[in-house]
Amino acid sequence: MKKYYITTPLYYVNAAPHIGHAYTTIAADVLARFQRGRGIATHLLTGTDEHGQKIEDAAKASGKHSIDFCDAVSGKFRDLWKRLDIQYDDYIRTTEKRHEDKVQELFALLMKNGDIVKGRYEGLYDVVSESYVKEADAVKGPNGVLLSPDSGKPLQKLSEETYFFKLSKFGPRLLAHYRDNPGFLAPSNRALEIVRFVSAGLEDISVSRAKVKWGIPVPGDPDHTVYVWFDALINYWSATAGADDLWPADVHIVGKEIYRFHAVIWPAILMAAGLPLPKKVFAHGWWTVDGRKMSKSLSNFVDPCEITQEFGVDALRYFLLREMPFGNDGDFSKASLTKRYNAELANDLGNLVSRVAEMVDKFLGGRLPTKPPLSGDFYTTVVAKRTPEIAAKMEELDFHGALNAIWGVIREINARVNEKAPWKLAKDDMAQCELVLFDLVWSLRLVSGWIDPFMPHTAAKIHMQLGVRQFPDSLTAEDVLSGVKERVGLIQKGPVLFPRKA
Ligand code: ME8
Repeated sequence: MKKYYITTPLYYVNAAPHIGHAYTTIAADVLARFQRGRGIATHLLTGTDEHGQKIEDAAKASGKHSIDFCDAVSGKFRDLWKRLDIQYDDYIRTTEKRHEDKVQELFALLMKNGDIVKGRYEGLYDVVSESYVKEADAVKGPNGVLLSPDSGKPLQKLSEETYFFKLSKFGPRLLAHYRDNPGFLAPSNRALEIVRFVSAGLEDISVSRAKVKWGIPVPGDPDHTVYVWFDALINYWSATAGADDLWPADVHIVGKEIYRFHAVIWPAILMAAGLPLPKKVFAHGWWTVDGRKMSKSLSNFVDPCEITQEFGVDALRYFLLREMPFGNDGDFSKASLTKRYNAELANDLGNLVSRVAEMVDKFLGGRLPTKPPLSGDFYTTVVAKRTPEIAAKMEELDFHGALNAIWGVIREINARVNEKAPWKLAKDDMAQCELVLFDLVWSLRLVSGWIDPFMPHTAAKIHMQLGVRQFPDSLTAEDVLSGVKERVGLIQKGPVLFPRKA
């Protein structure tokens, strides 16, 4: 049985991770948790991109040997993923032998097929994005210096012998693939861009560097190293070596600035190698700060650890996927995080769970009637019927849409509490009170299932407060000693889920 296989980009190790990297990896983790939760065998791959000129330069500047430098920064990414509760199944580094062997194997195959040939590259190169830049796309800076249109940094002039990949020949096949597989390019507004770009005609690309030593040697020609993008893209496939239940990937999730690499070059490499293409390549938007892309090169990045120390891991995971549609850009500010935290997490969700749990404890001794006589109940008619719509949005990676729908339901549950006023019913209609509370608890149990991929700790805490008979991973030794363990299964108010922030 093929596993549902999700990938993130392999992040460069030139600097520590920031909110932008956390964003993609959290999104991939949310999708993986969602799929696992519905019983689908899932595989999440992430890792680090460690070769090339940029890393070579950064290692030199740090005074470390390249591999020691890579070890240290790659470790920071791993540490962050642990902190952010990312459940990845594999972590690949491009400096691992398992990867290097496969890159050489594929490079040699394409040379043999005649899809990689030797030539000469004369032109511009952007070290920040590790990409070749056309003269026409360069920006003229002071004193006529040519600058990268992306990073604004000076471009290098290269004149070297190189190997070319015959990308130009794959244009018609790529266009046919986009046409026949409408789900391949996502979201759909990005598809147009790619189709236009390919339709305009593709040029062959240089896939080796003569002057960069920190890379994988070209098979049979060790004076050249494999171009870092050709090297890195292959990770998605090299990581599947020895497993016949993974390739092709179900979805590659990437940022929009590297979409062409994934939607044009990568599929063309796979076509040249005779390998199946991934099912979907999804490009999300950028987190900006005061309107400018958050990036290592601009030094305007936000440290995810600082945010989690202040707001908690679940709140960061929630905010990143809630703030804007997956695909759009959004500005990161503590003010908008605090606003959503207080309104949506502390108030809409946290207060609701506390109120409901407290009422069941107070009015029903923490126990729900096992089978109340239900007809036209709120749980079924208002809440549970939304599951298919939410699942469909998750499947389409519309995390923002799914959270919107979930919070719509949470607001309806809040309105229901106010409308039915169980505290009044407890005085004059106990049977009705039981029924209303039963409905509310089951509704919240379902909601906690929906939010579980986004906020696993919060979902576990809600389960515990709502008496779901399961010891959550987060149950601590103190909980057991303080007697919470004995009360698992009973409904009771727990610690405040999201303490309000000033
Ligand atoms: O491009 N907003 O690595 P990288 C949203 N090694 N997402 C952002 C972001 C931002 N401001 N900044 C970074 C590379 N990201 C290559 C990839 S894959 C074979 C090789 C996320 O370290 C987003 O996913 O520059 C983006 O595409 C990725 O980090 C770039 O990471």
